[in-house]
Amino acid sequence: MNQHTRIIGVPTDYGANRRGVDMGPSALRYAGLVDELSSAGVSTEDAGDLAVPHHAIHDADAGGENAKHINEVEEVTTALADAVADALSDEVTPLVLGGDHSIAIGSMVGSARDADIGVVWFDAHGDFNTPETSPSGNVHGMPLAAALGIGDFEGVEWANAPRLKEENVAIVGLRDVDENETTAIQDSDVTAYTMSDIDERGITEVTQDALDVATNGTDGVHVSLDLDWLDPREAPGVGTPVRGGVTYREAHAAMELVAESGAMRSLELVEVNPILDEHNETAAVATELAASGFGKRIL
Ligand code: EXY
Ligand code: MN
Ligand code: MN
Ligand code: MN
Repeated sequence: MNQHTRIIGVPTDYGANRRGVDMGPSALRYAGLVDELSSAGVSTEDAGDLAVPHHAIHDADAGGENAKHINEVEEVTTALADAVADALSDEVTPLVLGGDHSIAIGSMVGSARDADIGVVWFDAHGDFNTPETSPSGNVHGMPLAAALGIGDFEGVEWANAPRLKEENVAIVGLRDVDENETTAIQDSDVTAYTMSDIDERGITEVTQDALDVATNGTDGVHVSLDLDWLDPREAPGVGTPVRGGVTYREAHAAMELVAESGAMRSLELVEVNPILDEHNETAAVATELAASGFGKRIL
């Protein structure tokens, strides 16, 4: 064993439009996460789940705010930022289990507390909305804009990742981006690769470019893996599936490059929703991808 990781579960669905993604951490553990990591030569400690404020089962429309449940998102992500920063100061790699993608705010804030970081964002979506531009009000469509302090998020201390620059952020796999979001991404210094880029150039070249963006002048990279990055045929258990995603093999190839870069500082697996899944398949795929990201090889 030459690597050590600390699992931090974040059982929340406050940022999402579909319930059930709060059961993601259980589904990932049940799918054999610890054994998968062990086969990659990674030892784990499980810090359990963060406390998430209790709510009765709520409908998707929490009063129609522009950023639904933002107070709960702040509470959860603030605790997560501390947990991620603590793991890094203990010299273990945080492995964050969502939960919906709003939790990435906490992962990035925590990872960027004591280091200059880059981010590789594997996702069908841009997650670049702000409360002003969001068509849904769901905060899982906003975490990149939040961490980068864009629009309404400018100067919002709990949400801004202190040592993350736009030019060190790469989004990989885009195929569902809102109109205002497209403009915001184009106006930023973030680098975005669509599925068409992957069609044309192949997953290896695109992922390598994304890693170059994220490692350029930084101390390490936060890898955010939204399972809706994959095609829904291979990862059906997600709340916002979009067809035309990467294949199982492409996803592994990308995560193997992440491992080869040696730059991964923190990893999160998000948007696994066991209620929508088929026999916990999406959770299983997520655990296998995590193992590849930590360097698992066949030979
Ligand atoms: N762009 C849409 C919105 O902001 O509501 C959908 C966002 C889905 C976000 C998913 C998890 O990556
Ligand atoms: Mn609620
Ligand atoms: Mn996402
Ligand atoms: Mn997504």
